[in-house]
Amino acid sequence: MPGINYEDFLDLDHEPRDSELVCTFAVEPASDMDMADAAGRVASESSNGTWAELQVEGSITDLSATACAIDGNRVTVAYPDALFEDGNMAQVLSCIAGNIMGMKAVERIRLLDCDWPEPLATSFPGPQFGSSVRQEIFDAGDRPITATVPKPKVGLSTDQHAQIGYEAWTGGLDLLKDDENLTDQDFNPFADRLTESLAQRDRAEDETGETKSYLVNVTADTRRMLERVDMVAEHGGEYVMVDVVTCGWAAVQRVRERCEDHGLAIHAHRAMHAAFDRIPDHGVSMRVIAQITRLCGADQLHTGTADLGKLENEDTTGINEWLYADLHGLNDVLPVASGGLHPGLVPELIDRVGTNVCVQAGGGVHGHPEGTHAGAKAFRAAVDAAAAGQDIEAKADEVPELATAIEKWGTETPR
Ligand code: CAP
Ligand code: MG
Repeated sequence: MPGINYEDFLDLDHEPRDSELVCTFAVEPASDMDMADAAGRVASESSNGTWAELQVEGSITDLSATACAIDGNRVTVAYPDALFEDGNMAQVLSCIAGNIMGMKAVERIRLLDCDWPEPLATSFPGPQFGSSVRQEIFDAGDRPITATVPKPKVGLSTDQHAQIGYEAWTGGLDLLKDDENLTDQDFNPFADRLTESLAQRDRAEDETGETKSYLVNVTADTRRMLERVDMVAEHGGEYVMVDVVTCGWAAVQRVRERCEDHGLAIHAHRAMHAAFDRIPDHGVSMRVIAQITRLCGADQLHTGTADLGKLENEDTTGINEWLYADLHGLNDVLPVASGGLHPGLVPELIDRVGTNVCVQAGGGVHGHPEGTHAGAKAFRAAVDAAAAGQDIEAKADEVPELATAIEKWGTETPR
């Protein structure tokens, strides 16, 4: 059956233009297909190709992508700038991570990495603040900023939630953070949680003399998210938290605009990322999800614990390097290390990821034998010691709460 000539989408001599988006895929062709064929089909289906030969009247704009390199199972595809709508991440992803993920021509396909050209990258806002939040909001100097999620993740009343915040803040932590599945449920309504937590925040600031803030989760449909963003600004918050993967990039872009109006920073939680990136030879890598999150404008993003915590991580340090690196003048992103952390893991963690990070511990603070306030003191002490290059045991001699935490959890990775 005469069909499209996929060889038209394959040119191994093609040198990508500066304006082209260059994507790297890992491809496992179908059993009856060789890599060159599969590469042509990937370029075709992710740009302007279809399976049938077409008779089109008059000329059309040629928006064909080009498979321009094949290296083992790595296929590089260059996409013309005109294929994309400026500033529309959903449209870009419908090209580079759309139908190709389900094609029969490939057994497996994974979008590994993207090289974002200036025209396309700068059509997105990027982060408002990025890692400068450490200085601009917290005056934290060169130490990591610290955060805690009240546990259990859901079910606490508003009073309990806000009280835990007060104990954590006065214990030395910078940020209270909502859990990814806490939004506006009856047991802890958003508006009450916001006002009561910020009231406790103000109290803690007065008592400690330190700046404190709250990562309140505004995740919902876009209309309600915008209402919640406005409410946070109205009540003197500095941050909103968004579950960027479950919300979708179109919604994230809308929230970014509104946060610009209010000067609010965005904390990106990546719940559901593993549905895309966990299977090593299929899907969309966390590296690409991080790139998208930066372009769409989040200031902080969870990138894992460099394999020290309870959750599987994909290349935390490599992704962090990309988030710090120049991207056509767009701001960087502050990586967030979270998931099964406790004081005993902090020295090794900071060794691996450095101090230009936010470190979060939920169970590792509230599971402390003496409770939240002691857990917070222990976690802050561990972070201060690591940032100062001080031995944690020596710090534990000064901070008994830290000694208790080390006694309880040692330096083990929880499962
Ligand atoms: C951590 C956490 C975070 C995960 C997200 C949780 O709690 O609140 O959602 O860190 O994973 O619900 O598990 P603990 P990631 O500190 O008590 O483990 O950071 O990898 O995106
Ligand atoms: Mg959580």
